[in-house]
Order: sequence, then structure tokens, then C-alpha cells
Amino acid sequence: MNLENLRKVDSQVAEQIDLELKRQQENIELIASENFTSLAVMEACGSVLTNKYAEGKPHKRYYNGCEHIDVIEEIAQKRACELFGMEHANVQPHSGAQANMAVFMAVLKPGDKVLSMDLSNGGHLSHGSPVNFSGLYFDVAGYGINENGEIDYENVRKMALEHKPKLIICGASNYSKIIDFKKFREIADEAGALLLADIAHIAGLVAAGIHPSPAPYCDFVTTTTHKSLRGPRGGIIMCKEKYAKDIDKAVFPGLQGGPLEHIIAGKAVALLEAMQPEFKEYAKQIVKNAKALAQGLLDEGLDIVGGMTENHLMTLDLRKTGKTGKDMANVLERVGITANKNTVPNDPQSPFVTSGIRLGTPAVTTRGFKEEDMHKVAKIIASAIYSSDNENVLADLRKDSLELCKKHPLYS
Ligand code: DSN
Repeated sequence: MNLENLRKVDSQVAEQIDLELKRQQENIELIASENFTSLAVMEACGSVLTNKYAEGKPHKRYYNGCEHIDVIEEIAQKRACELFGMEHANVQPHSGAQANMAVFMAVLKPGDKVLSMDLSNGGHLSHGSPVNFSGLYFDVAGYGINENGEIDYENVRKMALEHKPKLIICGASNYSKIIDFKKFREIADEAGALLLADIAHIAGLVAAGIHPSPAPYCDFVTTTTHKSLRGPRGGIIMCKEKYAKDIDKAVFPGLQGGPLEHIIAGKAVALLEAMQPEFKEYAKQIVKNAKALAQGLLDEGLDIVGGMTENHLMTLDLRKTGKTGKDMANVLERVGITANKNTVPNDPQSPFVTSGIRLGTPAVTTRGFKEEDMHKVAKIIASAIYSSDNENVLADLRKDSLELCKKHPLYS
């Protein structure tokens, strides 16, 4: 990576970027929400567009000099609509949480009722957690998953009819099954609710047609752009045309200041990349790799919440091993595997300790891992967990993970 000028100006920051690149190259990235974006995306994000103020919308800005910015933002909007089959797109949200916040602001008043997946069952902070704006200012009921790791749609329906939410949210941060958007639409219609799908995790799979699309069923679709979609860090809101004005007003002036036009350019590039036939192959491989990893872990005698995954992620349930998510995530880091601790349903441990580890395959698939590699990764994970106190075993496993990283070089 060319850091020629940075090295001269700020060697401290340059050094940490070098080290971070090495960390990414030499570790197996299994954080389900991370990925490695292309150099083309990074060039757009590192461009002169960072210099420009462009509050407002294309052709309706509060600053002059936006003629090129306008073209770029319109390209991003058009590509988002085309890729996801939605009528309107606002590509300005700085993150997925901000995208969700804008939907709340556009259609709800403080105190209004919301029904969403509970955080400890796989939902997201911005879907109504009591420590987030969404839970502080709105009256939120949370649905969960059953013992098969699936959403209990009949229970969601019951809760919707009882709670009478103005907004139902489907979509999760940690859910390994296919989401039935049609069923959610039927429930929303029965309860008289609006429907928001937060597809942040599965956006790449939806874009590639590997996961059913929420577009025919949902009033609003929010996403991040940096997870399975493999773009820069940011968010997008899509909606039916009739909500376009309210959504745009909620983003600006409601919630945000100047849009990050350099990141919007990166989003445009990523959306174009996601339209290519290679991306479809990539998305298919993400799921194949996740299934191979899950099978490998099951074969090693480990438990997975809900058993076999249907998408890009899974949660290892460590309860029967007597070990915690916190400790095992640290052990995995020592053998060169990066993942995050995660609660499992009815977790006896606190959210800071947990009994689970979430694992996902978008990032390793980008660097070329295939099923045979995932079987090796499963063996490394299982051995690390079973032999977490054996320094010699851990040292050997670190060599194995490095070997896999070398087999699939990144940014070189
Ligand atoms: N932090 C993201 C994740 O890891 O799933 C959600 O925002």
C-alpha cells in the first residue's frame, strides 16, 4: 500500500497502518461482519472527495461546487436501487446504526411501539436495546429464536397482534437461517405495522441472489456496505418512493451533517463490483465455506446454535466444554484466528463473558479460502478450544493458521 506521503508526515500513524496490514495478512479473519474491500474502493475513499462539503441532496445542496459530487452520489443511489430492486436510496448514512435511526425518525414519534429481534437472540443494538436511542425513546418488544435457532414466526405474529407495533424490524446481527421476509410482511399487514428489513449482514448474499430479497415485501431496507457487500464502512437506506422525502429529511438535516462523499464514492464502486458475475460466485462461496466450517466444527464434536448454517455465519455454543466465549476468543486470537465472543440463547454468562463465539466467512472467502481450507480452520478452532491450556499445541496451531494465510495472500 502506498503510504509515501504519510510516512514523511506522520511515521507513528504510518507504522500502525503497516502493522494493521500485516495483522490482516497473517490472521484468519472470522469476524462475521468484516471483510477486505478492494483497492479500487480504497482509492475512491482516499480521494480528494474528502475535501468537499455537500449538505443536502444531489442538485439541492447548501454549498456550491458540487457538480461532480452530485454525479457520484446519483451513481451510488442508482446502483443501490438497481442492485436491491428498491425505488429510492439514500446513500449518506455514516453507518448501519445511523440508517436505522433515520428510519425511526422518519416514521415514528418517541414512545411509539416497535417489534424487533432481541439483542441476546441475535438482534442489533439499534433495533431497540435499552442502552441505545432505539430502546430509550421507543417502546420495544423483542422476539427470539427457538431451540432450532430459527425465528418462531407464529410467536412473532402473536407478539405483533398483542403489542401492536407501528414498526416491525426483521434482520439481525447474528442469525444463521434464511429470513422469511414474506412471512414478516403478512404479520406486519395483520398488525397494521410498517416493515423494516435490516440486511446489513446478508447484503452481499441478497445482492447476489443467494438469499431471498426483502424488496418485494418491505417498506424500508437498511444495510451497511462493509460486511458481506465488501464495500467501505458505511450505511444505506432504501425505501418505497412514498417514504423518500421523509427518509431524506431524517438523514439531513435530521441526524447528520455533511455527507462523507469520499465514502459515498467507495459505496458506488462497491455496488458496481457487486453487480459483476464474479460477485455472485463470491457470495455462493461464502455460504459453501460457512457450511464447510460448520460441518467441520460439528464433526469435531462442538455445538452450533441451530446446527447447520444457511448463510455466512454461525455461533459456536461452548456450554458443554465448560469454557467461555471471552476466554476462547482470546485463545483463538493466539492461534491466529480473529473472532468475537457472543451470547448464546439463554446464556448463563454475562454479555461480557458469554458462552459463544460468532464465526463468519465473508472475509476469508475474499482472500480465496475454499471448503478444504475451512475444514482445516475447523480443526484449528477445535484443537485450540480442547487444548487451550497446552502452549505447545497452541504454538503448532499458530503455524498451521499462518500456513493457510500464506496460501491465500491478501493485498500483495
Ligand atoms: N457490529 C456489527 C456486527 O458485528 O454484527 C453490527 O453492527
